[in-house]
Amino acid sequence: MAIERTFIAIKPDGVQRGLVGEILGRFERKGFKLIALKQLTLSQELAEQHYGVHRERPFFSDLVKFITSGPVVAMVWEGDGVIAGARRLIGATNPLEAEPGTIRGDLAVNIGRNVIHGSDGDETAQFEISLWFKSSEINDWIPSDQGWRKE
Ligand code: IDP
Ligand code: MG
Repeated sequence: MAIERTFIAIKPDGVQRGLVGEILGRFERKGFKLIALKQLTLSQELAEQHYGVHRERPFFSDLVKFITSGPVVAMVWEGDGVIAGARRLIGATNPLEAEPGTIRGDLAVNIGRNVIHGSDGDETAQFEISLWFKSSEINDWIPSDQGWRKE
């Protein structure tokens, strides 16, 4: 499995509900590596670019209004198969259909308030990482346990 990078954001509902630590912990405990992290409140422009593929959907304006309504926590995570792996940790888009044990399955009930975003593929991950982060904000570091871990 190739080392990949993916973009993850805790949406305003996750921040307001005090779920940042809970969500970060799940990615850390899984074994993925945090290489960028910041809190920001999105501009209308960034929100529309991020959700550009949904521009024609009926929920688009509500989605943009919600995602710009308060701070989000944006991250880049790195690891073997992290793009699909993160989507599995996150669970289905509709929290009522998300499996228990997933972030949305455990922590949300409403599709419009599903606490977290994760890139859905290789191209999306690259697009979203470069949309949200400057390359100087991404840290290439080697965990101290990497020396004894047998791959
Ligand atoms: P994803 O976040 O699981 O990748 P997408 O289909 O990319 O799901 O949709 C982006 C976001 O738009 C979802 O996380 C959800 O918050 C919102 N959304 C998706 N479908 C609906 C809907 O039918 N009604 C309201 N909001 C929706
Ligand atoms: Mg999506």
